[in-house]
Amino acid sequence: MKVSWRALPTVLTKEELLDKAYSRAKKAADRVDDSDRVFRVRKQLNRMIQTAADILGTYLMDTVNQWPSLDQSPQFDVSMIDACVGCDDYRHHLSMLQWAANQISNIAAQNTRKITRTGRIELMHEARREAYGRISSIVGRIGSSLQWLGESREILKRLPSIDQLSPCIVVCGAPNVGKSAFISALSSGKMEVNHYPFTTKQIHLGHFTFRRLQYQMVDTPGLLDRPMHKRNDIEMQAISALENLGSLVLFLIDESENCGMSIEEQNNLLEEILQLLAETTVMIISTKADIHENRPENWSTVKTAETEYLELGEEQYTELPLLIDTNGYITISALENVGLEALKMEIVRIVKDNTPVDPMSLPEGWYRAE
Ligand SMILES: Nc1nc2c(ncn2[C@@H]2O[C@H](COP(=O)(O)OP(=O)(O)OP(=O)(O)O)[C@@H](O)[C@H]2O)c(=O)[nH]1
Ligand SMILES: [Mg+2]
Repeated sequence: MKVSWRALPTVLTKEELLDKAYSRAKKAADRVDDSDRVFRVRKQLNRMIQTAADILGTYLMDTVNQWPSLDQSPQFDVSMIDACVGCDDYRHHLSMLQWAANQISNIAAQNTRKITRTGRIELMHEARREAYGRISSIVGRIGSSLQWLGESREILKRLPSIDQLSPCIVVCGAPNVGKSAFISALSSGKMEVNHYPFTTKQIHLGHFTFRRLQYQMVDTPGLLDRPMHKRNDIEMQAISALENLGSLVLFLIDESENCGMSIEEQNNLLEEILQLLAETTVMIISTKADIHENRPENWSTVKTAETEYLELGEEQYTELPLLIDTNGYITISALENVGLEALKMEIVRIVKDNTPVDPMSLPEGWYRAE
C-alpha cells in the first residue's frame, strides 16, 4: 500500500475553480432550447446555477475524499504530515472544502426554487445573479484553504513512500559514515531518492528481498546525526515519526574516523539514540572495513563464503559467518562488498524475532495474549 498523497492531483486556485465552473455552466445553458421564452429562460438559468454548483461540489468533495483521512493513515504518515504541514491545519482546510460544498448546494437549491416559482423573467435573472454572487463569495472564503492544500501537496509528495506491510530498517549514524553507500550496496534494485521537505537533505530508500519477503531500508541524513539539543520542533517530530517506522534501527559507526567525527563523538550520538528509541532494537554496525587499521581476521573466510553463497543460491544456506572487526563489532565494506550478505541474513533473523503477531491476522474470535 503506497502512500496515496504522492498521486494527488494539483489543487486549483479559487479563480481557476470559478472559471471552470462558470464556463461549463454557460455552455450548458447555451444548449438549452425551448420555443416558449419564459420556459427557455427559466430552464437556461436553472441549468446555469445547477451546473456551476455541481462542478464546484464535485470538485470540492473529490478533493476531500482523495486526501487521505488522518484517522486511517499509518502512524508514520501522520507524524510526517504533522511535522511537515501540521495535522490540525490539514483537518481544518479539508473541512472548509466540505463546508463550502454544502453551502453551494444550498444556495443552488434556494435560487433554482425562486426561478421555478416566478413567471417574471427579470426576477429569474436576479435570482441567477444572486446565486452566482453568493457562490463566488463562498469560494472566495475557501481561497486560502485551496492555496494551503496546493502548497502542502507539493511538500507531501516529496516524502518517501514507505510500504507499511514490509519491515522497514532505519539506517542512522553520523554524517559521512557510509549510510547511503550501505543501503545502495544492500539493495537489489535502484535506490529511491526523496527529500525531507524541511531541509535540503535527501532520503534514500532501498529494498532487498530475502526468501520472497521484501525488506526496506531508509536512511536518516540530518535527523539522527547530531546532538539532540541542537534541534528544532519539526526535526524532533520527524524523529518521533521514525520510532513508528522501524522494525530495526542500524547505527553505523565509522571507526576509521574518515567521516570527520571522532569515535567518542559517535558514541555520544549512539547513547542519545539509544535513549530516544528505547523501544526499538538498535544494532551497531561498523563501516568501511576495507580501510580499518587492521583488517578483520575473518575477512577472507567471509568473502569466500559469500561468493559461494551468491553462486549456489540462498536456498542452500541457513547461516553465513558475520564479518567481525578487531573491536568485536559486526562490520562490512560497502566498497568491496564484504560482509553484506551475512549481515542481510542477520537483519532478517532479528526482524523476524521482533515482529509481533498481528492481531488482525488471527481468525475471528482469537485473541493474542499480552
Ligand atoms: N573505503 C570505504 N569508503 C566508503 C565505504 N562506504 C562509504 N564510503 C565512503 O564514505 C563517504 C561517505 O559515504 P556516504 O554513503 O555518502 O555516507 P552517508 O553516511 O550517507 O553521508 P551523509 O548522507 O552525508 O550523512 C563516501 O566518500 C564513500 O565513498 C566503504 O565501505 N569503504
Ligand atoms: Mg547519505
